[in-house]
Amino acid sequence: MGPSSLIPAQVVAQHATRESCWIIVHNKVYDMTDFLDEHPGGSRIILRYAGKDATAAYEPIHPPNMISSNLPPEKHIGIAEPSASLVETPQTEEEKKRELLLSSRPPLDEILNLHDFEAVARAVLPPKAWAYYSSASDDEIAIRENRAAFQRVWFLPRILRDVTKVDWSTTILGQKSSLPIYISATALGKLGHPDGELNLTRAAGKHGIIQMIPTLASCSFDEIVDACPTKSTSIPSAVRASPLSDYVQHIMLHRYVNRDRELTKKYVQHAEKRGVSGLFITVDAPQLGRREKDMRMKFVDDGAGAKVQEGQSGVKKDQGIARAISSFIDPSLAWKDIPWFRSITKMPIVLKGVASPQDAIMALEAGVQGIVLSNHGGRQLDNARSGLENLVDIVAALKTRGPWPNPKFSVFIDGGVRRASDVLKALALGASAVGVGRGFLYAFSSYGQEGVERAIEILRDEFEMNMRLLGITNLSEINPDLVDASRLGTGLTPTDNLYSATYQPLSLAQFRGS
Ligand code: PPY
Repeated sequence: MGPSSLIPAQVVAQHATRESCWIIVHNKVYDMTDFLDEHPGGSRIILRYAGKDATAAYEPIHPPNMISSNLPPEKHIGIAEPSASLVETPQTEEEKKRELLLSSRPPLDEILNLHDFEAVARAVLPPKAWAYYSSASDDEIAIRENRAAFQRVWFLPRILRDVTKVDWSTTILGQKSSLPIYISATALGKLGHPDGELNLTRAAGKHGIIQMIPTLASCSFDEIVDACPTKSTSIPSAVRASPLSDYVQHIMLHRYVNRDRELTKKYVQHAEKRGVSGLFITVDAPQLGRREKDMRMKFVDDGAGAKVQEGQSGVKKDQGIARAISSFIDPSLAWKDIPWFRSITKMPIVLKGVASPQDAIMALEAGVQGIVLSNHGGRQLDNARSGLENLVDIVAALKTRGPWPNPKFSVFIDGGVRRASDVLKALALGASAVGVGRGFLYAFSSYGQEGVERAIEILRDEFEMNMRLLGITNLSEINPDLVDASRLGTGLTPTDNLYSATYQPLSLAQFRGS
């Protein structure tokens, strides 16, 4: 037998035990026996598919090619005969329930805001997917404060200005965008929907907004780029705000920096060749935060008998989806590496995850083109202040070091954005644009591409109304005088009912059988 031998279904089915465990992924047969106890997600999940086709379970939570590039060549047993992959695994109760819930979702036109998507996603997502997407680190203070911070900023609207025509388009890193929002990177899109990140790509292309392609996308980089229209998209006039006629779809690349720098270089240079317009480097995750919702799901799935071992990276097994696949990240990444990035690409470079005025100044001085003020959606250092709250101090610090606004240096924020009013507050305080991650993730997890399109339309309508009521007709008119940010940093927040209704509190350890 060898990697190109044809293996009949009956032969694969004979290897369905811990002693000899073969599985089929994407029509290839792999011998997983020696890897069972090494699998960061535990052995039970592999054993469930022993002797069968595991593609449907594998695909959403593994980046493309993970199994083929990590398993030694001698474990690549051969190609599954077409009938072999048809051996069906019976639907679990959870899958049946999900199907039923999906068929009874509220019609899309009843979705009125981004919180609504979150509520539907929470109901229809498989529990593991919801746990991974919604989880945040430790006590989940940072994720809640991200949302709360927006409620500490108040508008000071202007009146009696002609606001008949309103334009909310802008440029992001030199590229036109129909909204001052970009789709921020979120990993493992196929956990939420079979088309994964392509839902975002297709909707973004249609509506002239920029998507950041995540390092750990479920779809391959090329698949995503191939899904972009090759020529400029004419945005229908009903959809666009401004006289901008043609948008070329722009995408940005997001990278976690790999321990193997040559790999990082390969990805970055390939992306640049394929026309990507910017490189966002995550700088707030030398180690992944402990996301307890995600970790607890793992315990539920594997039961008490799962074997716990130390992995190569020193990260314990049974740490949830995210930690299980994070060992490739290089914790030695440092300021000294920035010139290396500059030397390998001409794309604008943006550091994602800046949280202090000192680091903002260091970024400016290091010659990068921007920063994202972010606490990683509350998923990294808990109690790290929100991007919005950091914005005021960081803009003040940057003003001491050069022109402001600085056309060569953009300040973005992300975290907790659910409304156009949130975005307008950030722009008034000096942000160039705002990233939305979970908002769009929940939109496609609940309704696929149509959900993302609806989310964009909702935001567009909110921009139109909010800008009229603020008394501005385009985003260049927005300025700090339109907001009162004096309560930022005070910790006082009115109750946010919609957020509280969808937020799922952390739970404590469960007794077995309860
Ligand atoms: C996150 O989950 O917050 C991520 O940024 C994605 C991720 C997932 C797993 C390993 C490393 C990063």
